[in-house]
Amino acid sequence: MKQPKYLVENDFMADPAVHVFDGKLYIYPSHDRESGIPENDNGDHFDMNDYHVFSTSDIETEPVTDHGVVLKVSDILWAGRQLWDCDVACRNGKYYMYFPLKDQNDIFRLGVAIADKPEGPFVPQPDPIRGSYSIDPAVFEDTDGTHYMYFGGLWGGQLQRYKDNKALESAYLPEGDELALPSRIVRLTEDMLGFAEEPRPVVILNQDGTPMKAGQTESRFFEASWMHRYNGKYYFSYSTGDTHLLCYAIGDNPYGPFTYQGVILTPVVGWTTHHAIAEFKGKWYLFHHDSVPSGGRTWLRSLKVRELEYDADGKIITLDGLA
Ligand code: FUB
Repeated sequence: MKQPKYLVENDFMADPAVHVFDGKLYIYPSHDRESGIPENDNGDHFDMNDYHVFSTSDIETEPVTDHGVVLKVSDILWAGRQLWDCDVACRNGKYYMYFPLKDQNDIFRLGVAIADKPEGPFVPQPDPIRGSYSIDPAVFEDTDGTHYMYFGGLWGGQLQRYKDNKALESAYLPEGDELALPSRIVRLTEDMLGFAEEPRPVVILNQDGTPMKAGQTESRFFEASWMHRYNGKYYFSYSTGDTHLLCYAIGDNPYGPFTYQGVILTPVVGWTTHHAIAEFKGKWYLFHHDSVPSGGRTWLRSLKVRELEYDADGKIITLDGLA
């Protein structure tokens, strides 16, 4: 693939999660819409209320197929508002969609919905996952079949409201030389419906071995966790949020710690940047979004794909977000 390309021309989709199931590539995005809510730091303007699924047998030559609405807010018993970035995992022939949604008290929780096919439709469980909080669940299946969920996001994603997996009386966002707020990782139960342990922090170290500080805003975690494995190493990638970069760090196992490596994608048009990395038919791809087609309206984003390359040492070659 020589040039980046948009995947869905007639609608606004963002925050892709991407997996290969049974030889086909499936894309699970957020579905952006115009609901008229003014833009604010809380992200209220990201007022999405359903999900579509897309698939293709050949990302280079075929258009993606839209499988229509597969889950919507009105299907979910505990729903308040805002269906943000989701992900899907497969176990024993069933497909599990993990999604963040505000409950009726305006607190983000993570829910799970089940399908018989990767393209859904997904039927939600009656309650959110016990012990879940914040946003942006990304589920990774390790080589031994164990599934791990990475999750969390700052500001509107509410991660600053929690410490040691407990809600704080008042939110606390570290600054300067204080340790950066980490993403979380948790092993999922065998039935895929719950957390098998207490979520743990995803520690990112600088190249000199010191922990990432809150003031390192061009490299610390903000939101949009993703995990992939390349040449036996674990690549944890994420958005730096208010500095608009996609970055990555490498570790030796799913829990980390991970050592910071660099930038995957420079800023795109639009405030948010969010991605997935997947291998398909022998090539690696970066899926992400930008707000070019909507003329820069950051809550109306469009899905894009481009090829991703590594150098001989396994370093990801930085891509230009404006290309
Ligand atoms: O789509 C809403 C939020 O914007 C996502 O959860 C974040 O990762 C950012 O892309």
